[in-house]
Amino acid sequence: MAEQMSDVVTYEVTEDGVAIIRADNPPVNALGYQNRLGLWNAIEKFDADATAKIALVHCDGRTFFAGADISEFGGVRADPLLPQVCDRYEAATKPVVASMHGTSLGGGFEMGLASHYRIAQKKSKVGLPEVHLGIIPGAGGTQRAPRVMGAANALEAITTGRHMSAVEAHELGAIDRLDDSGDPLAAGLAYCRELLAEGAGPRRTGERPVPDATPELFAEWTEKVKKTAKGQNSPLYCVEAVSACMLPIAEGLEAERAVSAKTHSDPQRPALVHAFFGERAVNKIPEAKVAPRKLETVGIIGGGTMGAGIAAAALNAGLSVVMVEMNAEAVARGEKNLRRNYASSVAKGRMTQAALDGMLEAKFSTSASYDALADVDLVIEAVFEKMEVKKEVFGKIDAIVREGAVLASNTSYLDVDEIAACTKRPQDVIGLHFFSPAHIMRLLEVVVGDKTAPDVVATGFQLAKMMKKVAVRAGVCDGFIGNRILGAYMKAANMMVEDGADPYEVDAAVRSFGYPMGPFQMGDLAGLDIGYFNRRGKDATRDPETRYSEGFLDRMYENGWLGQKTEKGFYDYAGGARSGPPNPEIPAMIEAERRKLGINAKPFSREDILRRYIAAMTNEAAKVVGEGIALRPVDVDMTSLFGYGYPRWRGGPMHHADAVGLDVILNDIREFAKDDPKFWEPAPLLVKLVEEGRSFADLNKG
Ligand code: T1G
Repeated sequence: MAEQMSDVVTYEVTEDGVAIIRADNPPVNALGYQNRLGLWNAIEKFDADATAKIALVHCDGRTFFAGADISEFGGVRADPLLPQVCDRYEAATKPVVASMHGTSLGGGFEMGLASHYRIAQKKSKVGLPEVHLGIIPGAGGTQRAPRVMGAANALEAITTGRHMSAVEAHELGAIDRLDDSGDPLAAGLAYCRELLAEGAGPRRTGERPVPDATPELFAEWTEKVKKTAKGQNSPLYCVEAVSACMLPIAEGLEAERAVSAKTHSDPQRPALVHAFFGERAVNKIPEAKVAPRKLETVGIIGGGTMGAGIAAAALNAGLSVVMVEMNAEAVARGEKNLRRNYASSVAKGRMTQAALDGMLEAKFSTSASYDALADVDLVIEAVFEKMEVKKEVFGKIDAIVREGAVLASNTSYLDVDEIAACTKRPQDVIGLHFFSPAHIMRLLEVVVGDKTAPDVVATGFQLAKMMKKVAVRAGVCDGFIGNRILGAYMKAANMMVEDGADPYEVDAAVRSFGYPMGPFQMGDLAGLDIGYFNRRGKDATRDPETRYSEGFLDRMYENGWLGQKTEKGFYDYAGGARSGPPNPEIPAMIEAERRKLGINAKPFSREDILRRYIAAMTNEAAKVVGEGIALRPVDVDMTSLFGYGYPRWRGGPMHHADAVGLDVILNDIREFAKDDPKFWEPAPLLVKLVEEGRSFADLNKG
């Protein structure tokens, strides 16, 4: 009879002396308090139980422990803590076996490493992903992983946090036995019986040496990680902790705990935990329980960079794709663009040419006629970003595509309601804003119009799931969530430059914040003609009272300095380089523009620049949430993280604003508003939150 060790752990001894320590804590057997308590009680009982000769740690459900319970982070955790539990398992006086399946991650894999023998299901994964949460494997993982797989391999696994196949972990020596039966309990029991028959005793990982742990190895990794961490502290904490494996295990564990304590007071940890839960929270939408429509075939209109990227994303998701272009020549170009998206995968050996050809043969077709779209489940239009063009396309597809199909526009700014209105079925129309390159970038803004049906929204989210993308629900406005906020901080950057800031200093300041590139580098990459045409398109409707601060950008367009594609923009890209020194003609050009406008340049420090950049971002984001364009602040955060290069370790603009203090940011906005009250008009939501002493995080709670 199984005995309850806690709410979620039981203990039972078989007739031949195997003590089964069994956890059942759905959905992922996270090591929350009830799991830790039960595991502790069970190992104490096992050690004292004369009828038990060997213990088997097993989890019911879809996975072995997927790690510590992340939702407990930041609160006070009750004893026994996970490090104590792991140490206690290693210290057991009789052998302990872990039978792993599903995803044995973080503290779960550490439980495995603290056990004396490890068997894993062949298709399962293991890993130490703590680095992504701003912490280190702090339950002995930094000391025990090097002892089973070597210090260099452990450093790689721990600093990248990647999920490793059980097969690879077995090859590295971290797993003793693989099993393919799909029955981790039976396989674990059989292994225990074999070990008993052999007379195996406890085999403690902590007692093993680490031959390749040298000061040189750690010095080398410290340098390496400094270059790749991009401002994130946890990879460096990881190297520091693993380096303690040069010490005897007890001292090593003590050193690990000291580093772990540092990670717990680092603000990057709550930011990264916010990102972890945020990635999942964005799926909690009003339509979450609505069944999506059938989704097997996708028609894509347009074979340019965007259309070809979307086609690749759809094919990778297992969907059948038909690409429609204007004529045979454009069709051929579209197919070429699509194949180009796979070139590096083929070159790097991730996919064979034959596999690519086979997939395209089976799942991809092209046509120069809209008739080919008649039976698809979803049409995604990816043509030129101009309302007239989009309307014409939607008129055509409305006449051809079957009833019940979803009609989507990949627009980045345009009014989805206006597009929907030119069809007879506005309920089927939705915006699906992909980010370039669409087969790589994770974000998908699902833009919901006034009349969009709930199951159409659900289908958009289903598509994102199939494509392994992060979908964010957005309402209709100019630029939706992401581009609207981008527009505001770009405007702030442009105004600063007109007023005296050096554009290269603006880029450097933004990079120092953690972005991979600054706004002017970004402009060069995207092409400065895009912004130019966007501005011209809005000339007629621009509010004359708002400041126009893009004159210097217009001059650049007139000079033919469009960025990387013309080998000259803010920077010089002679010879087609992807980066280069500043364009030496820029400062004089900007100065001439200032003179023309009668502006006396004033200095901007890096701090001044960032204060304005962040204030503009926060203020616009608060408007976007206040107006209901984004459902919650967390939706803005995930949009920024997955589509705009916002540093994940800062959690997102709203999380960061909370950390800085909303009152501090509002004060900045009010100070800047003295010069330009129109642009710096405080968001009503921000004012309200400050008055009520509340935060953006409070709004995420629902
Ligand atoms: N803690 C709490 N909740 C968790 C959780 C965890 N570790 N893992 C998942 N969930 C929730 C998740 O929020 C979601 O909830 C539901 O479970 C299903 O997850 C000392 C301290 C295991 C690969 O980093 O990578 O150990 O949204 O939708 O796609 O060193 O979840 O349904 O309400 O993601 O099948 C290290 C994190 C912890 C693993 C499953 N462990 N989890 O993916 O389902 S730190 C991790 C995952 C640690 C020690 C330290 C994935 C998964 P809801 P899901 P999935």
